[in-house]
Amino acid sequence: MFKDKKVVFSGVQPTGMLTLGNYLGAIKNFSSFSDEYRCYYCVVDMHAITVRQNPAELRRRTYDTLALYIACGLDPEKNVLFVQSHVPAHAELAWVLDCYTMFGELSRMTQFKDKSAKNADNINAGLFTYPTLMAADILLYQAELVPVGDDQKQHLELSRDIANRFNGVYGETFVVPEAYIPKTTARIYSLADPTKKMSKSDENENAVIRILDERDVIIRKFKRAVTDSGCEVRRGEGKEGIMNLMSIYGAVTGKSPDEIESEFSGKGYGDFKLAVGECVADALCGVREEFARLSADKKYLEEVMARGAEEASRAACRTMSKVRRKVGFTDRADVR
Ligand code: ATP
Ligand code: LTN
Repeated sequence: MFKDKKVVFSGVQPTGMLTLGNYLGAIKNFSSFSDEYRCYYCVVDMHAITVRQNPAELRRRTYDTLALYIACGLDPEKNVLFVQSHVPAHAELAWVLDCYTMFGELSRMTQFKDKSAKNADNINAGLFTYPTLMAADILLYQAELVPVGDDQKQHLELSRDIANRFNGVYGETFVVPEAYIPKTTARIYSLADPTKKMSKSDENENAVIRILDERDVIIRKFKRAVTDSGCEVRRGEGKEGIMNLMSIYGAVTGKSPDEIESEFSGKGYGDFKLAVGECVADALCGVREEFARLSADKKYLEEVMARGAEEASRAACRTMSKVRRKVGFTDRADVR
């Protein structure tokens, strides 16, 4: 069914309930690739443990993230949906790639710097080598295109550098991947501080819209969103809060910034915030219903996981056997 198609890969960490940022920046775009590409969408639980997790919660969130993938429109018949730790080749390739990644390169990663500042008591080696595991995710499947939010651009560039370096030493081994970053929703900002990205592990619940928030909660959070002291709905310096709401409204309604400005000219922030809240609540209503149905069906989710892991392993093994040969590992007796 998938022969000769180019490959798309992306991943989401099961570190919390997904946000509107995850949805508009990444997941909403995933299903648009399913016809043209062979798509692998992974729940990256191995990345999640770079920050301390409660085991029972991590397990539940892994199921929930898979259910959300499907609820957001990813058909398991058309996409390979799987859990990272179910395919050990990710860890295997990550080790090899660690040996082709420089200490200096990893030290420059802004996510590492941010997360080490936030988790000063647990700056572990996994947090440091996180981007190499991400490169392994992508390169294992020979992905050409990686749909992500803007915050992952630097990691994608490092993945390209690692692929090019390895190819330079051993000859063509990996496809060099490209980031696919949406134009207007590459970065959705926190509702409490519009200079910070909306992040699913934010402790301030008012700062984030969760995909599964109830309608009245969504409307209330938008009502409280931090904006400036002005009253005109338009773009401009110092209006980061309003511009964030404009990009959310634009992404959901398909309206351009000019159209939004004229729609709300003469109206105040209150009317605008209510309109944004209502359109987001409407857009997410179907996802919430579908999630409720799927998350009650653990058996189905386990079937999807099992099928995904099998499909993904097949592709991963092909790349791994190439890599093993290139770097000079000897064959195991059973595959000789
Ligand atoms: P954490 O807070 O645990 O670091 P996160 O909210 O950054 O999590 P990830 O699982 O790391 O979420 O990201 C999943 C996808 O969502 C990635 O492609 C990422 O670029 C994208 N993404 C995350 N936050 C935003 C945002 N605020 N705006 C746009 N895209 C985002
Ligand atoms: N690092 C990403 C999640 C992630 C990913 C990937 C995204 C892990 N592996 C491979 C795209 C491709 C994040 O934190 N958002």
